[in-house]
Amino acid sequence: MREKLQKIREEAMRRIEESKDLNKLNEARVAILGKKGELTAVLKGMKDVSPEDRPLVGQLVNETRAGIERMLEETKAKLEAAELEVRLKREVIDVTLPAKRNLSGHRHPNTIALEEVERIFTGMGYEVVEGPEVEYDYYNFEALNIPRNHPARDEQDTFYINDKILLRTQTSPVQVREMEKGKLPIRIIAPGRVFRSDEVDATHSPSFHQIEGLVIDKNITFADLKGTLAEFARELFGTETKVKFRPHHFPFTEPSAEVDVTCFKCGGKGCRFCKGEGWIEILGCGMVHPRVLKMSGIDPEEYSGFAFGVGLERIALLKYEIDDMRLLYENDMRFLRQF
Ligand code: 2U9
Repeated sequence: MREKLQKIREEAMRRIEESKDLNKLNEARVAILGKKGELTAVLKGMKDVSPEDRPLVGQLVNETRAGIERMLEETKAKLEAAELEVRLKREVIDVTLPAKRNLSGHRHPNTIALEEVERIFTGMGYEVVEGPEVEYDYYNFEALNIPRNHPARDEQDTFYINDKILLRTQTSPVQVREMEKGKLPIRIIAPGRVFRSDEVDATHSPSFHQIEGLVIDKNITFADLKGTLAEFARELFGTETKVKFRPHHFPFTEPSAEVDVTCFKCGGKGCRFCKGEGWIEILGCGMVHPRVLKMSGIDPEEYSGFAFGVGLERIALLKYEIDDMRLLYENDMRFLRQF
């Protein structure tokens, strides 16, 4: 029995030594110590060993098993260390390589311009209000004194969902909804996307953005409008900026005006940027038409107000000296990266 166990042990050692990786070693362990292994067969045969020999034989079997297990453990540790060594060599990190640059995004020029305008007006106590892009004809046109067949509907042709619902052509419906709430005074700006049935070119797009403002209170006059927009222009284009109000016509304001600012490139002398004019047009404005106030339930005898509208893209193009509006929509990284 002693020789037999000795043979089993030697055979096991040989198999373990021949195992070149952890898989092979595991196969060897199963073959030696598993259910079908020779050592297990010896254990199973213990019942045939005479009772007086049993303690000694049992001890021999246990010693053999323990020896084999020790060898298995040692070899396993060696193979694991070797595998780790190989992996560490393969996965070596060159700490001298330059780091990969993290590309961090930033705001779109339209957003930068919008936040600048919002900053200026919230600084003057205005609230920012938003509303739906899909609107009722009533809020977009009727309530703004643009009835059916009014010529202004031609200039502001849009996309109709049906007879009564359309894509808004201006953000004015947001202000009309605010007036209808009946909470006065009102001091708001309404930024947002608007739509027109326009062909795309360097200065037009079927979808662009506006920021409109509305102030309604007792005793609001054209002087308040002038002062507010002059301050806005100075904050946006620099403290030296002057404003000029040119008479104009809008159906929803009376009187109405378009506002020019002195060219912030040449200071008003005339240059390539302002096409020699010295002035650049930036927005439209006026005193809210009494009929518009009345339609939304505000008494024009008691209250008056002013309104203005400015194209966001126009501000962005001017401020960043961009000569084609399409660049703002194409998402070309070579362009966007510059802001
Ligand atoms: C209410 C009453 C009046 C908003 C106004 C303008 C003048 C204006 C244009 C600027 C460039 C549109 O984006 S643009 O093409 N807008 O000139 N907008 S007054 O007047 C209102 C608004 C709401 C209740």
